[in-house]
Amino acid sequence: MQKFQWEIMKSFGLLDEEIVKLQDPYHWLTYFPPLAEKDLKDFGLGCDWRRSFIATDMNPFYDAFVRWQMRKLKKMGKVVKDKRYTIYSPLDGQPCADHDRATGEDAQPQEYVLIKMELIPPFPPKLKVLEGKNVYLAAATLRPETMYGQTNCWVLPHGNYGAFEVNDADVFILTARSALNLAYQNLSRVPEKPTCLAEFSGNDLIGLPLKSPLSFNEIIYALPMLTILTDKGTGIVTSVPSDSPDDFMALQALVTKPALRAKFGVKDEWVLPFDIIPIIDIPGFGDKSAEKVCVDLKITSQYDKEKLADAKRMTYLKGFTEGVMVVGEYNGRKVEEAKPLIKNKLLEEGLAVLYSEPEKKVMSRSGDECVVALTDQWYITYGEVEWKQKAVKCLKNMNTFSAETRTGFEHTLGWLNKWACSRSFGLGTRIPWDEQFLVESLSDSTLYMAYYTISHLLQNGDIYGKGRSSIRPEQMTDEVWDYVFCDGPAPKSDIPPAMLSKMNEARI
Ligand code: A2H
Repeated sequence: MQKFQWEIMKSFGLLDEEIVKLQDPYHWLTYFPPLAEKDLKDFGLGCDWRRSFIATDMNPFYDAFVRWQMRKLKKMGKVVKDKRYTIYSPLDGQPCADHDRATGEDAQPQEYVLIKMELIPPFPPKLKVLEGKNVYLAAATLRPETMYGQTNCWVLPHGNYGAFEVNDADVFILTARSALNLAYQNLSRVPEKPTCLAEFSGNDLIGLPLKSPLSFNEIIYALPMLTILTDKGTGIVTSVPSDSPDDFMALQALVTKPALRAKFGVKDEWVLPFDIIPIIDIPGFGDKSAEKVCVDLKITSQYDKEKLADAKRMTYLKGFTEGVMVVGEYNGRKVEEAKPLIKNKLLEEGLAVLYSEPEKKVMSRSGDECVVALTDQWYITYGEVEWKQKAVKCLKNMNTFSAETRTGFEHTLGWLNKWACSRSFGLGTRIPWDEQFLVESLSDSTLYMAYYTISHLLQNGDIYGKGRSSIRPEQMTDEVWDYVFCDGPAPKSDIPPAMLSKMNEARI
């Protein structure tokens, strides 16, 4: 390893012992398993160090190359703008990546469907302030396909809730924590600032009559559940006792214990008329899987966490992969297929919205709790059918030197779809048409191999590309790059023609 390489690694914060490890050829075996140890011993590594270069905008030649490629992809329609969910620090006002976090490294956004359970007027006295608005209890679920079987809604009696404005007409009742997340996801009248019209305790909400999407029961009621977590979802949960062991046990308790109903002021008619509705058939568990598994495991309490966890383990995956819908528009279809269709329908008809939050608590180094925000993002459309087919064809003609490598490529081509190619901080080239963003580091890593072929001609051995060759960075225009790499027409350029041809030949 040369001294300058050592210095670069140090400047990236690597410790001496880490760099020493990188020098050890056996260490590389972890990265290149197809290389046998013998290969390393016999052949070592042949390397043309003149072609080393810095891959950030510090190197103006490299920068010009990446800008040209990005512009080219954009012109071809392969780069599109979209929104994406990102872990975000409201205090810093920007996305909070792993290394900016005090806790919650590796935490990803967790997406839920928020079911809009509409409050049926007239509103009770405590909610009178909301009259004239469309008011919804917004329940977070991972199982939108089960909504046919809703029998009630759950609230935490001692939990704190608020009525937050989503827009001028609609109000969601949920926890302040979830309202803050929504405010960063275009679901708040004032972006990034939740506006709370009234505060409630869960007790205030018990007994509210609701009209919930897809539910066969036209009216269902808000009932108490003591195991609701205030740091998950919205603190409002919809109840489907046919398929959720938690819901089944909690509803059973209210059905069988008049004293429990009395304790929370729950009227009989909010509970007793609501039978379990079969909605999904799971081989081996029948069409009331939650009831069956709770009976089989002899679960007697909604607080028996361990047994309930077993019950869920036994039914959820099987329900997803082998369950079949026995009701609704997708009757007879597998749950796996019906789930996305039902979800999309709920979203399209405005009966539900998407909601995302960090899957576990994330604190930024600046000290605030992170939310999930919808941020602008540029994407490369690798998954586009025609483009993908070209890549597959290209791979077929490549010598990959091992079947394992080929399988690896095939696997990646299989899942690679829209790839986020912009980010808002770090090192790299700026997105040429939207300079607030940088090109994400893997997105130029897929391009810059080509640059090796001519880097020595441009940079003359200086890794920073400080213009030591006869060519100046500003001479590397898009026309010149097109000529060199894509056999474009001869460019109007003051680079000597001999040099242009030399570059054009070098890249082959
Ligand atoms: B699911 P995960 Cl039919 N506290 O919806 C406790 N539980 C909560 C909650 C909270 N704050 N917020 C949401 N949940 C429930 C339906 C359903 C659900 C069925 C079967 C399984 C199931 C009807 N209840 O969840 O910890 C909600 O109940 C098990 C996957 O993020 C939500 O989806 O995995 C689920 O827990 C989310 O839990």
